[in-house]
Amino acid sequence: LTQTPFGRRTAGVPDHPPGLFVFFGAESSYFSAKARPAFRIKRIPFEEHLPTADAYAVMRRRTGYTFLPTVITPEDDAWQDTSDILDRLEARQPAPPLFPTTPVQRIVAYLWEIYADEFLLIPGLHYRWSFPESEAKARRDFGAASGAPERSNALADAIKQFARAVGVVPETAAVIEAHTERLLARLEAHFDTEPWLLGGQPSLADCALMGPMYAHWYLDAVPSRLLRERAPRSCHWIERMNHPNPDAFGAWLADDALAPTMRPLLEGIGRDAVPVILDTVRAVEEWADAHATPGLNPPRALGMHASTLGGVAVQRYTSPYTLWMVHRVLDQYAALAPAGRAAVDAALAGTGCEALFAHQPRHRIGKRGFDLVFA
Ligand SMILES: N[C@@H](CCC(=O)N[C@@H](CS)C(=O)NCC(=O)O)C(=O)O
Repeated sequence: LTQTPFGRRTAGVPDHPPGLFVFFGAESSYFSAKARPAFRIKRIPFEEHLPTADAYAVMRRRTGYTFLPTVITPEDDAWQDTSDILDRLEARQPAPPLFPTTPVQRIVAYLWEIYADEFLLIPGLHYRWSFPESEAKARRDFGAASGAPERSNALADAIKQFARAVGVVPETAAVIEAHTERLLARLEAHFDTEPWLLGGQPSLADCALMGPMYAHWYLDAVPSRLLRERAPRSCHWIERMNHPNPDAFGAWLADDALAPTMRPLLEGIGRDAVPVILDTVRAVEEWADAHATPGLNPPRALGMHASTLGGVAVQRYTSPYTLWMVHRVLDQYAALAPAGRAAVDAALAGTGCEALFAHQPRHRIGKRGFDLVFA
């Protein structure tokens, strides 16, 4: 660290005034779109830095990884992983809150997070990489953000490969699009009466949904037309998430209620996403039965496993991170008092989401620094 006219400086990070967070992100980055609105909702000053070669060097040195987003705090700590970033922003600046404290709304918010992060990534990647027009625009957008088109093209190649590994193949295109169109229709109905997913103010659920909605579908060439034609209220929700007016927020629905329009959305999660998430978790557990010892850092992929997307058989890579995400929501459920769990069970009964809470993983994955580790 050196002193500059602005104050403290993170080695390699361009000067920034004291008191500001540095946010390494990009407009077309799924997880940047999830975390960025939280700063604005909470009015936490930050400066967004482009994903240039210099920025990647800082990220790698500070975290060992080059994930977007990566955050450097005013105290010069590095934060990576949007789930941890949102937890820490909530602890640092509790108002307005993003994490409901009432049982049903709290669990539903975490459900939306795992749905968006682990499942909607599939249609997010599909609409970007399965259409030549979308792909061409994304490659140019990546190059524009980094200023290094060749390196961005190599990253694009890797992400296109990753898309296949999560199940974006020609055989699944129709079911992925059917899921997305149902989701958009149900969101339109919801946003007709509610400004945000849980009522009068945004939450973790809204932040997570911004990953696919803004970074991919709103910006990518082909889905951007779909959204503007079919989902005008969702488009306005996207704009309001990116440009929130905290003074205009109301409150989440009274008495821990969910809007009636949330029910079909939860049914979509239970029908299509929960089975895919549980297939991954079971495959991670099988791998762990044979290979895991406490303290082991799992590789990022544990091979491939069979799953089904909307009834279509597909091979997907086995991601240990998914087990970490599942424990994130299961731990919240386990921490509820019996009456709270009963209220959640009643709210989710018949949606298909119950299956997630009925599953008790045999293994647990935690974190050591920025690395996953078998507990
Ligand atoms: N779980 C991480 C995921 C972050 C992530 O995958 N970011 C993407 C961009 S949206 C990335 O940097 N990918 C590059 C890579 O996978 O190496 C989070 O929530 O922050």
